[in-house]
Amino acid sequence: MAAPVLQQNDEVAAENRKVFLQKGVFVLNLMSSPGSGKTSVLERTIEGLSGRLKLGVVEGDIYTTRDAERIEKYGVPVVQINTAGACHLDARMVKPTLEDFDLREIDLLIVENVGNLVCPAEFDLGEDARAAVLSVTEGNDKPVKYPLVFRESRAVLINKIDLLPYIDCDVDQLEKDLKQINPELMLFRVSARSGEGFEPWLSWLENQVQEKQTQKR
Ligand SMILES: Nc1nc2c(ncn2[C@@H]2O[C@H](COP(=O)(O)OP(=O)(O)OP(=O)(O)O)[C@@H](O)[C@H]2O)c(=O)[nH]1
Ligand SMILES: [Mg+2]
Ligand SMILES: [Zn+2]
Repeated sequence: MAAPVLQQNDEVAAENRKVFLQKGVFVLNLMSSPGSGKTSVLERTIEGLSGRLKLGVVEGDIYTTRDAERIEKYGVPVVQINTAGACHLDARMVKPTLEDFDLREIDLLIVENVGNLVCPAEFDLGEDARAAVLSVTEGNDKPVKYPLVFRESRAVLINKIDLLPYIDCDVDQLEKDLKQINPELMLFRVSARSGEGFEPWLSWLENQVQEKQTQKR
């Protein structure tokens, strides 16, 4: 990516970050390849955090509003960004959406990035942390082939573990590879289908939010 593009992006990301800090919102940038289960993880997360944290969602999609429609059903404030062809979100796209939320009423804003395991990781949106979803159906080699997204993430959800009996995936090896890329990674084995494994992820999110709120005080 050309340096001036990323530099301009970083400037807007810094502005977004300032707004998030002022309003005390923890922002998570959720990334993965298409279909790994970002929206499904979001749906489970919204359910699980109901009554625990106040959520907001930004949905990044190339053309459709389908994911935003799925999230709306849960009664959570959601804003759609259509990237009109672009295969990632950037800070400039996120900035105007912040006007559409009452950020003081939100503890945790989750941004679902465009399904793409490559360039979303290059664009800072002003988030506090990034997390990646990697489903067990994608093949064991994905961390090694696409390391940047995992190096840049604080947590990885290894999703679709309900399918493990039917496929050839060595999750222990997958976790080893992920840790080799980023030893600090928090790893969560989950199934957005059954809800298995979600509680540690939800507690982790609560802790992240709490830490930021303590910083603000
Ligand atoms: N079996 C199983 N299927 C899942 C699980 N999580 C998601 N799926 C299915 O995987 C497909 C894709 O899920 P989405 O949540 O739409 O994936 P996404 O990452 O948001 O997709 P994009 O936004 O298009 O990149 C859907 O058919 C889901 O029902 C899971 O844990 N187990
Ligand atoms: Mg989605
Ligand atoms: Zn892109």
